[in-house]
Amino acid sequence: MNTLGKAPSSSEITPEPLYLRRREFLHTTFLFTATSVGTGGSLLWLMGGNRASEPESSPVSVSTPSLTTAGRSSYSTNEPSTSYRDITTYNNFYEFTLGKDVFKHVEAFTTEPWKIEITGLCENPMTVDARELLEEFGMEERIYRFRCVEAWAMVVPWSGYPFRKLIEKAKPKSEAKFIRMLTASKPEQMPGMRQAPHYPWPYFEGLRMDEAMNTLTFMATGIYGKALPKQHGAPLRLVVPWKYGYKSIKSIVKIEFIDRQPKTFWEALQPEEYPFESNVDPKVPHPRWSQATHRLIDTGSRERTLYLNGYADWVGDMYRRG
Ligand SMILES: Nc1nc2c(c(=O)[nH]1)N[C@H]1C(S)=C(S)[C@@H](COP(=O)(O)O)O[C@H]1N2
Ligand SMILES: [Mo]
Repeated sequence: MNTLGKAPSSSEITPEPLYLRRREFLHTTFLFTATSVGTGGSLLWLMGGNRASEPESSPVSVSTPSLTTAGRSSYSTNEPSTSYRDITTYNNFYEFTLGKDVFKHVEAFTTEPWKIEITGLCENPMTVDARELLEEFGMEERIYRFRCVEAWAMVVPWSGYPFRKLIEKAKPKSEAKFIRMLTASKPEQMPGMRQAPHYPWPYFEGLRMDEAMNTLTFMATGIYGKALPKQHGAPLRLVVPWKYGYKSIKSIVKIEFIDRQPKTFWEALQPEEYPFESNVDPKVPHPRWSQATHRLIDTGSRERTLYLNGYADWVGDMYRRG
């Protein structure tokens, strides 16, 4: 039995009283827009820009998120970001706990200094410090929708650099077809590892080379302009916004170029539920629940899940079948 495989509870599936929720949501959005990083994009949303796409007579209160790019970096969604508090108090990071209150269990975790080993089929294998990489590559902001396989979602203003920059620095050889990544393994600082000794630690994930090189694939080092909180995968974690959350591996210590598709942590545990590719797709239910909609963790409102989490224009070509 593992917690990632837990179906959303019925209270999560039951729609919230939408009208009240929406008013609350608009209020929060307005405050946020007025005081921080709000731009024309959010204002458009406030003015009802994406309501036209809501189904007129849907029995379930779902809306369809708009992923137009007005007013933001061309890769960012124009939806309102989930609050810092919500983003940092509802997490999955099994090395610390199987619950969502990861922030209560990360105190002992040390993330500085932090070395990353880059190895395997590349011309430039190296061990580098996370801080040096950030200084070299600089930072940009990407506001991405984040969708967990458990049918919840949030919108996160990440900062960091495209993963591609790191790959190019390592100069992969032509035989390199996949990338395998590993999370730190510090059982003395990570109580969840001790509580779940049968899991195949350390956490490991992988991507195809073209997926890793895609412009959207991002190495996050911060949120809301601050350094990444520990529960969020400090000091650096991957973000692959069109795939289910578990592909976005946290607190990375090793990156390896390989020629064969690697196994992943969740695939090793339950291959039929968590396959390697794991693209967000509302038409492909999890074996134990639907993936057609998701719940926003802050407002509780339910939205329709979009193919590739709404990023098909950027990444759809990689999966189009002939
Ligand atoms: N090392 C590691 N990375 C991980 C996980 C984990 O347990 N350990 N959980 C994954 C899952 S299931 C999700 S949904 C996201 C959650 O990211 P967040 O807590 O930053 O929202 O991290 C992913 N990366
Ligand atoms: Mo997840």
